[in-house]
Amino acid sequence: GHRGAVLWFTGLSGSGKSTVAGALEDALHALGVSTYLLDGDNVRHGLCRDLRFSDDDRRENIRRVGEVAKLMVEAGLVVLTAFISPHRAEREMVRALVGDGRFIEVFVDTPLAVCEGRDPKGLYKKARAGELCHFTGIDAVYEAPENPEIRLDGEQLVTNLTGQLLDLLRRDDII
Ligand code: GGZ
Repeated sequence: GHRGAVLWFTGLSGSGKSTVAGALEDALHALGVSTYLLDGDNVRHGLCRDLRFSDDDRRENIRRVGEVAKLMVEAGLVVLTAFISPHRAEREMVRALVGDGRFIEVFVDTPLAVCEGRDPKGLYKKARAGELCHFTGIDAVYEAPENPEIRLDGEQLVTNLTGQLLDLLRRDDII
């Protein structure tokens, strides 16, 4: 068996949050663990389709995702969330909401220059050209976690990072 918890991935656009969360989810499924992955792809087109990228909208985005994650954790799922969640205060708000012992903050620590070099959707290029305003890391803040449950070096291989997360989940008796 396993117990409900949320792995809250935070990091810059292009840091690898969704990739690592997706790989971890595959590994958890192989172990028979029930999971749900919340990310921009399934949230910003539905539940949060009315929100954009102002500070207020990001705050509301994170609040809604936090409430949904809380419900899923109560249902016993291992919830993985992959949002930039740039503000420390909002991440701490979700921690309090879900319950400290069930909230695992995963800092995907990838230097801005590396994220910008990857630029899979060309968004950094647009932000630098002034075609996209309020882009995290360029003209909007990213407040790095001070005491995350785990910090991942975003330049390492995904399988390595997934292994570190599985170790943590075993150590905390979540799986
Ligand atoms: C940051 C933006 C922006 C701005 C669009 N700033 O790399 P992506 O494309 O796929 O991931 C980014 C995603 C961020 O949405 P989140 O819901 O994770 O953000 S937050 O937690 O701050 O609410 C990026 C794209 O949306 N994107 N405009 N201005 N990222």
